[in-house]
Amino acid sequence: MAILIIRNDHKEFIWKEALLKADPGLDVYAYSESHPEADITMAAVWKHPEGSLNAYKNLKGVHSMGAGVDFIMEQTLPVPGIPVVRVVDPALTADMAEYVLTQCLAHIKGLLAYEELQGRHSWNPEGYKRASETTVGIMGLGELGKAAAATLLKNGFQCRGWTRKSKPRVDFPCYTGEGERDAFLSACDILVCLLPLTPDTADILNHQVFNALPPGAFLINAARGGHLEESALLRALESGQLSGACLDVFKQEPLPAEHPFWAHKRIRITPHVASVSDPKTVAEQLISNYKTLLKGQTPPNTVDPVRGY
Ligand code: NDP
Ligand code: OXD
Repeated sequence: MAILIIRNDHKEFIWKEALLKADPGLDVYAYSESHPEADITMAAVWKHPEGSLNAYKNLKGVHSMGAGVDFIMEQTLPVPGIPVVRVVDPALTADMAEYVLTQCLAHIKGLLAYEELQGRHSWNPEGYKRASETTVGIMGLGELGKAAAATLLKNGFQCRGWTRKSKPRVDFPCYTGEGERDAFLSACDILVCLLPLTPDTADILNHQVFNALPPGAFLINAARGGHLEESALLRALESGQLSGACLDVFKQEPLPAEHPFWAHKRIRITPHVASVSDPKTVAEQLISNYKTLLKGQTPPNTVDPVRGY
């Protein structure tokens, strides 16, 4: 019985060390080192290469090393029906809430525009908006969306949220499903995407959604690049329907050097760092979920295979 770590970012050994520090008795292998395939009972993965799990026929579960599982759900599991588990971590959640707050404040205080003006040595004071005059709409009120809303409210913003089915108990307006989507969008000065990427949410940040926002709205996508129709964003910025966008995630990561987003003066780019799983805070839950899987039980934060998140 052993854990196998497969990542696309050369951090396999950092994670291996964190897991062994939390439980020195574990059997853990990085994908790049020699390992007994038949012994692997859990794979802990972050954007693993297509087909890389196929050889592991004794898997009892696959653990995402992040909150999202889209990169697992889009591949066939080597053992049909095994649980796919994701990370829910207070540190990851708090980091995302801080990121969203930072970008909302930067937008209403015009920081992106002043950065551009500074580059041209241009002194051009513009008005600014107060948080209390700004409504932030959050698509997805799960672990991250709810926390982001709570942080925004604490800092004076007005919030509204949108979910697929649930009616979370929150102190701000919450809209549900396709039928209420345009009503939700109609008053969002800032739209924040914190949805999981599923067949239902792919390309959801599109022409129709942008047109249902108030003119001049600002977009923050901190979920997945697959949510955004890139050409629709460029058109909405061109027409002024959107005043700007902050993007942390992209269809292709790293974002190719020649991509038009890099040089766009109304787009702020961060390299998928809104909130990053920290081995120090996440190792214990990976191990606890592994032990639950070995007992033949379903760990907390197991993904619903039908919903896909
Ligand atoms: P959760 O699963 O906790 O919440 C998902 C929310 O999205 C729920 O409110 C759900 O509705 C809603 N939702 C799902 N599908 C739809 C739909 N079709 N229409 C409307 N609402 C929908 O996810 P988390 O909050 O933990 O994470 C969200 C995503 O953030 C992750 O999947 C990941 O991709 C991304 N992420 C990005 C990071 C970054 O650094 N950029 C870091 C961490 C995560 P309901 O309540 O009805 O189920
Ligand atoms: C995640 C991410 O899903 O970092 O956790 O994007």
